[in-house]
Amino acid sequence: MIRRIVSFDGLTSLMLGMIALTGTVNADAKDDYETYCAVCHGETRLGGLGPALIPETLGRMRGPALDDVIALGRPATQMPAFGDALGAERIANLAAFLKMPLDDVPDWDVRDILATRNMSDTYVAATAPIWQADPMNITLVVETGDHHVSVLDGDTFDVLDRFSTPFAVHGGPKFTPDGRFVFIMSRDGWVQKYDLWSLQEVGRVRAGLNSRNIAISKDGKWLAVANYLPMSLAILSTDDLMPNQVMPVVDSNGIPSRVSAVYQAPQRDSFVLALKDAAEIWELSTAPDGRPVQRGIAQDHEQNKAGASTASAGSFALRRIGISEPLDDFFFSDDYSNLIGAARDGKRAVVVDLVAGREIAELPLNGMPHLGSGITWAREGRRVMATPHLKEGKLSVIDTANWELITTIETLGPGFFLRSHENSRYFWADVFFGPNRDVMHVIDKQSLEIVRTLRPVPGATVAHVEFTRDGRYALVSVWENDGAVIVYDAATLKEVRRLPMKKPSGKYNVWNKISFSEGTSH
Ligand code: DHE
Repeated sequence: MIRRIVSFDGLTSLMLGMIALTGTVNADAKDDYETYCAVCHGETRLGGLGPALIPETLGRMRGPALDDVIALGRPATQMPAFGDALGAERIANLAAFLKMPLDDVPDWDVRDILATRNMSDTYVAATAPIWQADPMNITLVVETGDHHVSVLDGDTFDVLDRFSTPFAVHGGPKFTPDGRFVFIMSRDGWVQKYDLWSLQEVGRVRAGLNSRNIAISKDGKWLAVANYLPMSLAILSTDDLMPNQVMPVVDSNGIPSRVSAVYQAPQRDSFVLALKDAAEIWELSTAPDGRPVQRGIAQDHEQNKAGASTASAGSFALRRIGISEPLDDFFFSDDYSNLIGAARDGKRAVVVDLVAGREIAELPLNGMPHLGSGITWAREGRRVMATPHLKEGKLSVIDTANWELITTIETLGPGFFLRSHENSRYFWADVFFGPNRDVMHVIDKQSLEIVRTLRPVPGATVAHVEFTRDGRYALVSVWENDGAVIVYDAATLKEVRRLPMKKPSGKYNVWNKISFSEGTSH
């Protein structure tokens, strides 16, 4: 079934902006699309062998300009070069065509998802890991340069496997609570299941057309996929990737909303959803019997069945928390009783008490805080959190008892990620944007002083850190096509290993993730 795109505020202006930029559809460009692109990217531009070519995905991609990709192809992929066949003008028109929003977007309901489900014929489940490493110290490296993941032994840093992923993985992969299986999501909505014991892909399924991130339920049975296109939350069984249901996300006034992100709240046994276009936070109970379990969730839950397309049993009681304006990019307090979200103006953060179901504080945080990358630790008897800012070279340190800003640490430019570990006295902050994107600050958690500024490869972007299970080593990405993961001794800050990688982005240690280490973003 096809549904007309619903347009409103942010989405409308985004689309109007694109139309203004790109003008009307060029008929020749459409023909060229059909001749050269459709066979791999689909008649509808929603993807096939190749990824979806829609502005929602393309606009988020960092890397070479679209014109260059069409002209030169993509190395190490099946994308050929069309420079000779098309010439500069036709390529420019084709690129403009691809930046136009689609007129119609399929509903992408349970049946559509099911039709894409592809379980591997060759997968054999091992009864124990086929390798000798510590299963809790396995670390994954997402290599966005050629769409692979490397599986590292966190003690020896040997690469146990390197497997291909769907195109353009985004957000953190999610592990089952026992750390055995991992789920990886691409911006095109593909979810891949991989068995770390057997070192084999189990299967994959397309849960959305343009997706944001995934979260796994506390019991490890359900995987929630946050979608922009369509505006829905898809819930899959982690066992066999069968779609359980697709919930259209519509606020209490009947207005649909994109889902910015979905998070697991372990202590509340729930999924918490940030909505892009609605002044509501959604909380879905993931309690095994489907009933609301916690004070707060119990107060005003409703069954979500109405309007949800459902394949089989599975009930996730829905609670709506009304807020004064849409918030996203959530950071949760350690006990998951409070969250702090960013307001749209990029100048403020709002704290919401999830138990009481209301806003309790607001704090000025200029320069677009990136709260989702926040981390916490104990300092002077208080639990503090720090967040980077995407538009200003600073880190904000906040007291999570009264939600007041303690101090601001000046950095050499705006950053994306922060990371620490319970056993480390430092936290690490990248500078992702601007002329100093090749530096990484190491900051003392107590004095809040920058103790070292590393510049491992002058001119090359360095970003995102992950620790080994024991916090002894910090792994840093040299975020370039011929990049590397650099292993530092986390105490002496000396380099101990350099592992060549293709544009490594995020790294994820099994133990740090399944134990919700205070030094990682969840
Ligand atoms: Fe991310 C995590 C949203 C741009 C790399 N990013 C997340 C999460 C969200 C988010 C909600 C948490 C998901 C999770 O782990 O479950 N990201 C957004 C945006 O809204 C933003 C600013 C714009 C957009 O493009 O959607 C954005 N992100 C980027 C990038 O440009 C990055 C640097 C490169 C890329 O791959 O697209 C990027 N985001 C990442 C990474 C994580 C992430 C590596 C996981 C971090 C972690 O340690 O868990």
